[in-house]
Amino acid sequence: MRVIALASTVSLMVLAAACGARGESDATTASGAQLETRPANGQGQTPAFAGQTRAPGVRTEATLVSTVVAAGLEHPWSLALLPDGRWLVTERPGRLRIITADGQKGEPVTGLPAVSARGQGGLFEVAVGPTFASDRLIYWAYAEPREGGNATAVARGRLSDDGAKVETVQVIFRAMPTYDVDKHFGGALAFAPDGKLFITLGERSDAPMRPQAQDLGSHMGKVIRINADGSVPADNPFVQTAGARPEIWSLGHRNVQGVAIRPDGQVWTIEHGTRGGDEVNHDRAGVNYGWPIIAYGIEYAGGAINGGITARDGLEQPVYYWDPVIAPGGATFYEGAMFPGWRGNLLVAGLKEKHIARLVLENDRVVGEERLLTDQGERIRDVAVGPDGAVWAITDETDGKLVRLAKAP
Ligand SMILES: [Ca+2]
Ligand SMILES: [Ca+2]
Repeated sequence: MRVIALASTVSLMVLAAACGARGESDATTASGAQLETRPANGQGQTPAFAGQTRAPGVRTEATLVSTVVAAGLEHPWSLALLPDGRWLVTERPGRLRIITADGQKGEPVTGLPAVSARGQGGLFEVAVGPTFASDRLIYWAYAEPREGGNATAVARGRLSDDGAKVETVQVIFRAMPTYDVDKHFGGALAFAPDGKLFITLGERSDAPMRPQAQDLGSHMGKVIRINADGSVPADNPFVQTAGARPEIWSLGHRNVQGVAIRPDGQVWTIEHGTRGGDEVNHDRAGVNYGWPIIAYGIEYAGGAINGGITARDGLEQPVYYWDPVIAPGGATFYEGAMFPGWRGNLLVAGLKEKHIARLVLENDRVVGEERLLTDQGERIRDVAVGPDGAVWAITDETDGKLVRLAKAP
């Protein structure tokens, strides 16, 4: 405990200095106390470095107001901003809708391929392509029903001028192998500034599948990087490795359901871990993030994972982990105008803990954490930033909502 307390003090000093340097001391204040006070699941486990978990709380001084803009969405999974200010919103059973900023919900867009909508499966993240202004291409990830089971796939298509359908649909990526289970699909997408598409995958959860997270011959438990047309970039880390799937960017993941890319191209992923091991990773080419060899926390069914070891040479540590878990969903970096003090922060949707985690980052460390949008009391699946810098989120409920979080007028 003494180590953690000391770490908090150091982090606070860093944070105070950072705020002062930006001249935005009105934006946030540090409370000094850790937000998380419940007992950890990973009893006896020690963080690899100070501040790797239980960051000190910070608080936004401005009054925040959340507004339900639209409701009646069935387990919405993701939202993406169109250039005209409307939102693309997916619903896990397989629907894609366009919703206006004032809450008018369009009919489901037609032309999407069938999805396997059972368990955690269905329609996942939608992303607006980097060349949308000229070709109107949008991209989406989904659980693809296949002979013998399912797996995550990514398709793209042209959003028709009236937004009613997608045309010339192409499947540009198919995760292999096919497996018959309804868990751990990953399913997050994001484009890097250079136009490369990052896709997150899970390892399908079952004990026999877990080791595939370490197997370069399988896409399971990997983060993927491809060109927008589905071809493999020549500079991917394993293109020269015999037997490796060339689309792999990083390995050793459990179930990555969020990816956020900074304006400078850094890739950050948010991983559903074990009970006590949800992770934030700075996701770099060719790096092994450890699953299922090392992990914080314990099995959901109870019991240690691989003897309870949390570190090993050659296996990357998470930048941050939550124990107890928040069950993270989507994530985005905040660069908006409404909250200048949040710029460079990572916003992470929390399902189980029903909030958006705002993580203050300094040099690949989390030095402050705030829980936003707690007043809705609903599972938050994805988060995005609107044109004016307001934060938008969707809630993973049977009657799911599109919510706008803004500074009080
Ligand atoms: Ca998203
Ligand atoms: Ca890990």
